[in-house]
Amino acid sequence: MKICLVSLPIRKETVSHPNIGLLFLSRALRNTSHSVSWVDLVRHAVSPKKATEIILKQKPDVIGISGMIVSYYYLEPLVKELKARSTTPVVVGGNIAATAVDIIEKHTEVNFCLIGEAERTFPKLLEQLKKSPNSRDFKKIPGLYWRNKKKLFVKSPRRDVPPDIDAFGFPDYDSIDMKHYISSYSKNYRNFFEMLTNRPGKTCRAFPILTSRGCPFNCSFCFRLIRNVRYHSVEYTLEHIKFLNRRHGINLISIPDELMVANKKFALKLLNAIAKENLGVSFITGGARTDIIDKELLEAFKLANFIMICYGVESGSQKMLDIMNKKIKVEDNLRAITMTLESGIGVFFNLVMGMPGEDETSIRETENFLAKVHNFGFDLRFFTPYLAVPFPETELYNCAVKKGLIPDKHKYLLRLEGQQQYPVNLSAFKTRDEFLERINTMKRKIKFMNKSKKTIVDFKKLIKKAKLW
Ligand code: B12
Ligand code: SF4
Repeated sequence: MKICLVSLPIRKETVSHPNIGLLFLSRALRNTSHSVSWVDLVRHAVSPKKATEIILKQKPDVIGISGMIVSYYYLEPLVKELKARSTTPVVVGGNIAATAVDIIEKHTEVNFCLIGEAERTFPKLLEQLKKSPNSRDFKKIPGLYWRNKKKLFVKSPRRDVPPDIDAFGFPDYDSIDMKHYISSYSKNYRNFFEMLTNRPGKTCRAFPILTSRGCPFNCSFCFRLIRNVRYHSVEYTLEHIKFLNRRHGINLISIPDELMVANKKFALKLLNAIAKENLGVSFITGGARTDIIDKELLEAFKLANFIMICYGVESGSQKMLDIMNKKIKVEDNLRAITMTLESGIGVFFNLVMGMPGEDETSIRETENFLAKVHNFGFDLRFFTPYLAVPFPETELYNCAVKKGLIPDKHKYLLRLEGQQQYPVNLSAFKTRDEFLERINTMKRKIKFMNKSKKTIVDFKKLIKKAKLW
């Protein structure tokens, strides 16, 4: 069958991030003799009407749509246009399906939602559709929602969690315009690369790969499709890196795993293997737990050529970390950041401001935390202060609903954009505006701190005086 894979747009996203989930699906579909075409609406920011023309021009047998919940505003008009002009079955998967299947059922004519990792289940669905397109016998496909005669969704009994993720092969890079994605993705990292690799003049060619899937933690603001943690084997990851380096000249790999460093033993095994191979590639991690960071791990990171570690710091207030269910101590965060900088590796971290209970005291505690890491030499441009956004299927969302802040999920999703906005006031400040005003003050303070101290940013100096090496 001919499948058109569609990646929904993300408002105001200027950099094309390849959709890794769809790349894996594309591989699975081609392995099962289907042909695949791509319409990446992050790259081609067009109206739903225009997108429909592009999709239908490919004459697909099935349309597979993927996206994050923040793209719901686009899914609804897109499916309306598609259904007005064709009868081609539409399957929606990914995070958007997992968190809005109830809304998709009521407000769109999407034929199927497929929840969970779909490398095995999507080909099964296609097989079923090929055999008998009108069949209602979809029960054997885990995680599937399909319509009954009353056009209501019926769901199959269980989800499928594939244990061996190496078996999926590498993402299907041959089906996309790698030149475009490498060039666009590298824009994210050009500055870091120049600053941290000591390779002036060397062009940054960056690309993301996953070394694991899942996360064992349960932070209250975070949505996760699958909780089970599964790792790619060290051999798979080494081959993957070598492939991208040799075939596409990639010299910087970022790892957007949910939590790359949750297990010290596994992390050491991978890092030591990378170091041994001497690949000539630099790395940036996704999430790393600060409570397991120690000298041994940092040494391994350094030898494996990691130039930046990203920590999910989230707050400088212990009260807020506990409310988020981070299961981490402020001191661990502080210790990990300073030790990492001391070892000559760059640090990047995120904050989540405005969770329930956020008040003047907790913001001050976070400001003090920032002042401490700044005094140590951390460049305050290397962190992102996100504002808490309740995404469906999270504890934070349930809390917002309980407080009566989200009376209508459909209306809420239509205006959820995922940018630096604060859709509902969860903080202890009386109003949203009062809270946002306080955050603006915090941002002004940070700007002032960064300007007032000339010694910051000097990673090169830090690298030179690195204690460990
Ligand atoms: C890379 C990434 C991004 C990239 C781009 C994502 C992209 N185009 O793919 C960038 C950096 C742009 C990004 C941005 C944001 N992100 Co993001 N991101 C991720 C991250 C870290 C990895 C995604 C990934 O590759 N997963 C691995 C693959 C294998 O899994 P997958 O994508 O789910 O795909 C599988 C299944 O879902 C399914 N599937 C997927 N698509 C389809 C389609 C069909 C038809 C079918 C049948 C099946 C199917 O099969 C796939 C293979 O198994 C995830 C966390 C995570 N690890 O999942 C967060 C995550 C997706 N992001 C999230 C969020 C909230 C955001 C932001 C809104 C954050 C913010 N507050 O700013 C922004 C959006 C910015 C904006 N301007 O609006 C949430 C989404 C929550 C939700 N309910 O949608 C996640 C889950 C993080 C989290 N735990 O909260 N993100
Ligand atoms: S925020 Fe990070 S550590 Fe917490 S549950 Fe999500 S992925 Fe796991």
